Order: sequence, then structure tokens, then C-alpha cells
Amino acid sequence: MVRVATCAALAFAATAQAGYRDVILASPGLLAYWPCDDASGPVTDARGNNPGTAVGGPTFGVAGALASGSSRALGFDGVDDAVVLDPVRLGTPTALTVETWVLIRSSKASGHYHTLVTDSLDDLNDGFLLGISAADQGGITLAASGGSSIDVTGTTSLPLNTWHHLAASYDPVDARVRLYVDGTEEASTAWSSPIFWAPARQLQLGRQAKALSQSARFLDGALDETALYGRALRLDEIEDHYRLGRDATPPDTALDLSQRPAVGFTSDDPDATFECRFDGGAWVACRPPYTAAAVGTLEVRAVDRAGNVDPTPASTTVGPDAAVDGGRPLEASVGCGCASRPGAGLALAFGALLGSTRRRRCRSA
Ligand SMILES: [Ca+2]
Ligand SMILES: [Ca+2]
Repeated sequence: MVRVATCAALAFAATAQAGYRDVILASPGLLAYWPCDDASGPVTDARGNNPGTAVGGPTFGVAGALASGSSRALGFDGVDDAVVLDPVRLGTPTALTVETWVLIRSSKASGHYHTLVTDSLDDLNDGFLLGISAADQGGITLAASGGSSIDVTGTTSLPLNTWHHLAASYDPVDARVRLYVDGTEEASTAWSSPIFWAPARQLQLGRQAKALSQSARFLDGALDETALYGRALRLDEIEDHYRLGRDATPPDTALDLSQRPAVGFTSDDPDATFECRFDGGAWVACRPPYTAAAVGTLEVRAVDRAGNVDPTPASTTVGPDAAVDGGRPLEASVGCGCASRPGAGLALAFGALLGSTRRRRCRSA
């Protein structure tokens, strides 16, 4: 839908978030649940049993995964951010489900991975690790005594900067390790060995315990609504969690034409980013204010953190046209406004503008 923004503050219903939390808390076998809605440390266990200590300075209050706009999450810098938890309070369950919403900001180099949730001491020789591979695919490793372990890896390469639901389960009676991605069972492998819980193990979010290769395995991204259960959740339960939590509503895009020739734009989703295209060209990432070097049609669409794209982009005529902007001098800026050079815009093509903007490494808000 196209409309001119009033930039009014929008209220977001917390219904979906509260509903999601209620369902998780009512799930049989729940051992710990970190909604990651905290404004600062410690990282609260909504079940009240296992609060976490933030180390390395993770970012509290980043945009969360759930459909509710008020859901918050915990950001990890991929360098040294982690949350340290108490493995003793987790116990030594024989069956297990580990569940989280995750967003990754970058792809790891070959052989490296993002550590999401782990309870292990010695680099996959004990306990478990839920992670995301260098191919951006979810995976679980479970270890048994004697040094044997099982890896089950998904098949979907998760797009960067969008939220996804990951879960993995193991039940020795069922004798299968299963991996679920966005509410679908994506991989499973037969496995009947009991989980080996090392006496000196460490339960953590965002990093592994072992120093060797640790720096290559920090999470660069965010976690939300992380939960551990002492049983294998069924497929229908995992489907329910995914359906209840996921944001399926596309964001709306609005234009602010009050500062011609610059065009401002906003979205009803405060965490949305934007894509622009000029005269039907390719969609490229952009940020307001936008000022064009040539007369043409600007289209803008918001993209939310769930990957939903506004299906009805906002559009307007832009450019150095007296009928459009009153003939005022243009600034050659696209996106973050860091490429401003008054009067120089007329000679520059749109593509060159985008290139210069990217080269200046405009940072997102
Ligand atoms: Ca840090
Ligand atoms: Ca949350």
C-alpha cells in the first residue's frame, strides 16, 4: 500500500509474543527458556531456573524474531559475545530438544561455524552443539562416551539477516536424531548411544567452551526464544511453535515527500530495511533520504527481519525537474546520505551513485 507517512508512532500488539511464551512455558519437559527480551543482563530464564551471564558484551534488545513487533532478541558480534549458563541446573537428560530462533549476519569460512547453543567441554566429544555451518545450514552434533558422535545437518542454506526457527531432538527410545528448520523436519539419522555429559562441561550460547578454534565458531547474528527440553518434541509441536512465532505479515512502505528533492521513507515495521529501484531497474538496498540525479520513477519497498517484502512498493517521480522539485540543486546521495556532494549529482548515473554509496560502507542503523 502506498501512502505518505505521518511518521506517527505505531503501537504493536503483544498478543503473539505472549501467546508464544505461554505455549513454551506450558510445554512438558521444559528445562530452561531464555526469551531474550531483557534490556540488560542477566539473561532471564523464563522458567526461573537458569539465568545467564553475558560475556563479551552481547547487544540486548535487538529486533526479535516473533510476529509481535515488541519481541526483542540478543545480538552476538561473532568476536567474543556469549552467554554462560549453568550446566548443573540443566541436569543430564537422556532425551533432549534444543530450540531457538536464529538470525546470522554473515557466512562462515569453510570449516568454521556459528555456535548457537552448546553444552560441551571438549569440541564435540561430549554433550551437544546446535550450530550453523559454513554453508549456512543448521546442524546438531551429539556425543556419546568413548569419543563417538553424530552430526545431523540440514539442507536449507538460511538467508542472511532473516529469522529462522531451528530445533533438534534426540530420544534414545526413538533412537533418532532429528533436525527441524522452520517447522519442517529436514534431516534425521538413527542413533542409539546415550548422550555423554562430561563432568566439567559448559552450557553456553554463542560460543564453544574449548579454546582451540573457538574464535572461528562465535555466533555472528542474534538468538531469540531459546529453549531446552528433557524430551524429544514431536513434529506437530515444533510446527506449532514455528507457526505461532513466525512473522508472516509483510511490512508497509510509506514515503515522506515534504523535503523535496530528497525523498524520505519509513515502514510500519520499525526494524524493516529498504530496497529501492529507479525506472524499473534492479532492486538494491537503500536508506533514506534518497535524492536522484535524473528524472524518473523511484520505487521503495520495506523488507522485514522475517524476510517478508512489501508486495506493493511505494513510488513517486524524482529528479532535477522543475515540476518535481522546483529546480533546487541536487545532492548526489543515495541511501545513507554519506555520499552528499551538492551540485555534482547531475552528471552521475544511478548505478554509479549506488556504487559510491556502497564503497563508502554506509552502516545500517
Ligand atoms: Ca563483543
Ligand atoms: Ca524475544
